[in-house]
Amino acid sequence: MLEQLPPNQRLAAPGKFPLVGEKSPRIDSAPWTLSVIGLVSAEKTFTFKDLNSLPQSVLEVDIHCVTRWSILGAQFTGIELSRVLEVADIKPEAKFVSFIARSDRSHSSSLPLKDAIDLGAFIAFTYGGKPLPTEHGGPMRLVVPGRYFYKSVKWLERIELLAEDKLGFWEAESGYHNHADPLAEERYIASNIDPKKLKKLLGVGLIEGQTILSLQAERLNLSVLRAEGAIIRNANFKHAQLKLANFNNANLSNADFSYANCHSVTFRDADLEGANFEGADIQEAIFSGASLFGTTFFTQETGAGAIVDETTVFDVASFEKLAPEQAEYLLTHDIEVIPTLPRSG
Ligand SMILES: Nc1nc2c(c(=O)[nH]1)N[C@H]1C(S)=C(S)[C@@H](COP(=O)(O)O)O[C@H]1N2
Ligand SMILES: [Mo]
Repeated sequence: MLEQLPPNQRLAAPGKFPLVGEKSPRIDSAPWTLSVIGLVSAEKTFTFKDLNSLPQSVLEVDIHCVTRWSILGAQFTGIELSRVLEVADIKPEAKFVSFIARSDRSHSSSLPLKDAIDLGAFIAFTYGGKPLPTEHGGPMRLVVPGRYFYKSVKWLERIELLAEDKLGFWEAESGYHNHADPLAEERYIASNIDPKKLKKLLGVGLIEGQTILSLQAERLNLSVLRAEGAIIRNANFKHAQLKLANFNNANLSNADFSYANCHSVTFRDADLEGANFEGADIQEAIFSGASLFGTTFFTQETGAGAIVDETTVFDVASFEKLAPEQAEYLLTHDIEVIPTLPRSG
């Protein structure tokens, strides 16, 4: 276990195990099985009984979600992945392993086979001494120590051995980093846009609908920026001038707005999970409909809070997602919380 949190992670509220991604497995009446397929001498399907006859062990592990919450010393019981692979007899050409969920989108994630073994990837059946709750991947999920939690596939159904890597769902669809080491802060792949094009777009202040990962906009003057519907995960807007910018419907997960001027910015229906507003001016800013899971407006350690008052608008649904100390900070500054409106369209 680590003595310290990896960079830019915070502890989840005590006793809380946040729910991320898919909420339930595929509806299927067939009994649960786990199959090992691909580059093995003979594909093998385990029933619960088969799995129970393998040696069980305890895994104490630190969980680090890419949206910045961590749980230290989580306790799982189950089976080491290496035990299951031993039984399946994998071929020497197998170099990668893909983990596939029993879910509607056949959610997956992958690892180099060597990393899966060296890190001690684990198939968990219980959490905190109780059967793993369904929403957290019960009856069985993968747990990968030493990687962001998106590598830990819930409702594990198939383990596929491969010669070449097959990118997982988040890695392929959302630009999540395929290596995912929290200590190296490998959250997202680097910027994906030509720097000249980006400079031009920012120069005219128009990035509506663009996908720009890991945008570097520290201290830039971007007032009245039009960024509606843009996908700008992991952006750095520290100390940026963003007065009157429009981020409605934008995906700004993990964006750093610390000490930025966000006066009169609209964040309607934006994804702000893991975003940071400490020291930012958010007077007259609008957050109604925004997704605020793990959003920071106030940091206890530094005591730095957003500049906020009764002109800052939230709505009930978005406000409820905030961690208690965040909500309390905002409430003591008299923010306005309006009723949640039904979404149009
Ligand atoms: N099947 C499946 N597994 C998944 C996901 C998902 O969407 N579907 N999301 C991943 C992500 S991003 C995280 S952080 C963890 C969340 O697990 P939890 O909901 O138990 O906290 O599951 C991972 N495994
Ligand atoms: Mo995650």
